Amino acid sequence: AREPLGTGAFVLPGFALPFVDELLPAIRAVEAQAPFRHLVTPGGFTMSVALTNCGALGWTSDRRGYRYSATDPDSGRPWPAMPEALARLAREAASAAGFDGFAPDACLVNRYAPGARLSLHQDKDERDYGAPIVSVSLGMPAVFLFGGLARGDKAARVPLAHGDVVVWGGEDRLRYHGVLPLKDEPHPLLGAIRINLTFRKAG
Ligand code: MD5
Ligand code: FE
Repeated sequence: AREPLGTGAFVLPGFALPFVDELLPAIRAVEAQAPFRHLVTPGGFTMSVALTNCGALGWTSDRRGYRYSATDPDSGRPWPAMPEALARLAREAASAAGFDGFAPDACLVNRYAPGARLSLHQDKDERDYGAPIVSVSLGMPAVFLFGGLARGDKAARVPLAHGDVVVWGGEDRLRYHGVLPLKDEPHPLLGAIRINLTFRKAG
């Protein structure tokens, strides 16, 4: 099933479920090489969401700003390669939403504990807004905020469950969005965490 959220945004309920057995060990291998960390924003706030990356480029933040980097600033080494199972899921989900040929070079891995949230923001650090972003939800459920092109626009609340995939492209690529503070509703496979994989063409 493919449920439109906007003209270029689609929820694919449960699309990642057949991939979960491959995704979880792949994520564990990534975090063994590049551990989750709580980044500091340019404004000096420490993010409640913990982050790591895989792929050629990884998103990072510090007091100097937001950027994509080919190396993990904590280790100085390249980010772990994007596991094949992740790349395949991203390409197949993009295709199912009507975006053929998606070849992401970055996968942000966000980890939420109960209470963690993501305040309204736009994703603007990528070079080419023509490529979609593919987002995969695993573990605890979340309420996603889907806003407009201006920060003050009213945001729709979209519940996202384990295995759901959302593809954001076209006009919806630059919408403000966020995640409400997570409730403590442990998931049978992952426990009291939510993992979100976000695939991008960043470079
Ligand atoms: C999350 N992560 O659930 C979300 C999923 C992030 C982030 O927002 O920046 O790491 S990605 C949701 C997204 C991406 C691009 C555009 C839009 C939503 N949108 O237009 O609503 O951890
Ligand atoms: Fe975002």
